Amino acid sequence: MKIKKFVGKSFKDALDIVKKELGPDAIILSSKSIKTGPFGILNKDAVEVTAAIDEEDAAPPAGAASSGMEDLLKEIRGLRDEVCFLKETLRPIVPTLRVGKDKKGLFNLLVRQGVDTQFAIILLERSQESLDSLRGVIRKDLKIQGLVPAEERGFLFLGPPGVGKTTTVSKVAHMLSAKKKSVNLISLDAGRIGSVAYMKELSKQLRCPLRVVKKISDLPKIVYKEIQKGPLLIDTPGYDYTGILDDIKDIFASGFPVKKCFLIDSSMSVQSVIKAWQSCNVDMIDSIGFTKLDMATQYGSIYNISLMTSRPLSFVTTGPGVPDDIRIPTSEFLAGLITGGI
Ligand SMILES: Nc1nc2c(ncn2[C@@H]2O[C@H](COP(=O)(O)OP(=O)(O)O)[C@@H](O)[C@H]2O)c(=O)[nH]1
Ligand SMILES: [Mg+2]
Repeated sequence: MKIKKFVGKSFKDALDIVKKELGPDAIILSSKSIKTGPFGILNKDAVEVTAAIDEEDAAPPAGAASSGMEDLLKEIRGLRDEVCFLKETLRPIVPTLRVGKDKKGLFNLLVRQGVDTQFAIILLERSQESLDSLRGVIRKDLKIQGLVPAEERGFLFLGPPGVGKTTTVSKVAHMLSAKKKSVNLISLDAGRIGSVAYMKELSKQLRCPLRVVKKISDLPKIVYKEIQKGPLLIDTPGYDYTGILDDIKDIFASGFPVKKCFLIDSSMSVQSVIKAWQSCNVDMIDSIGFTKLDMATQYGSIYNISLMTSRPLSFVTTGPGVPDDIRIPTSEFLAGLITGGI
């Protein structure tokens, strides 16, 4: 408890001083009229008030408020420095901290589309804050080759079972025939009656020769003879594409003249694609093609796989329909697809 005397010209005047100094919670203990003046001789009327305040209730003096605020600000600055330090320490472990808050929306968009987190971070570091800029950066990373390199010598299609090899042979055969190329069909999938029957039907439709090769050692003489006439389209079985590539490497010591295209089902998980890709001799693969775009729900894996395989893209297929469901996309089209819309 703090007790103090206050003197004013009147009782009200004295009360005002009490309030100012001790705050509104001060208690008036007593008051009395007094005479003031030097040595009490001027005899001026005045009122003396004795007031008390509980120390804990005492309202802080005017300067105290601002020093409290300063303390708070100091503490906030300290915390901010600590957070910055923690962020720097965590950056290598939590890479998304590298994405500034102005690009967080684009980052989330890429990740939602299945773009690998690390790739997304690097893309955003190279891009401005707009979607257009991001698409521009993606576009630069995609290499689209189309059919041109295969128009003279053709394609051998490889990939896991059911990915769409036989169907794609048919679509590409139609495309090349439409360009007046004399297509030659070869099937290495002699064990599958359905596949051979399909190729026979295609050969009839397009009036182009079909050779069904049972032993891979028979391939060189057929390839060297037929390739003089026009592009070869070679269908392979899905169960042993790794072995086929190894055999081709052994048999064609001076190089295999047909382009080898690895087909990837766009609706497969990236992990499965990478497993399939890594299980074969990837050095021998010239290009990739994405099938079943119509079945995929997101297209980020097109970007991931294009980067991871570092092979140019020959085409994409967009449905089971022959001959129409195939296209050679532009990089603009793919960048639009990868970022979740055209
Ligand atoms: N939805 C869709 N289905 C496709 C596409 N390409 C092939 N298919 C279907 O996928 C299945 C397997 O195709 P196929 O060519 O036999 O695959 P392969 O085992 O690799 O030769 C068939 O039912 C095809 O009609 C495509 O782009 N989209
Ligand atoms: Mg097949």
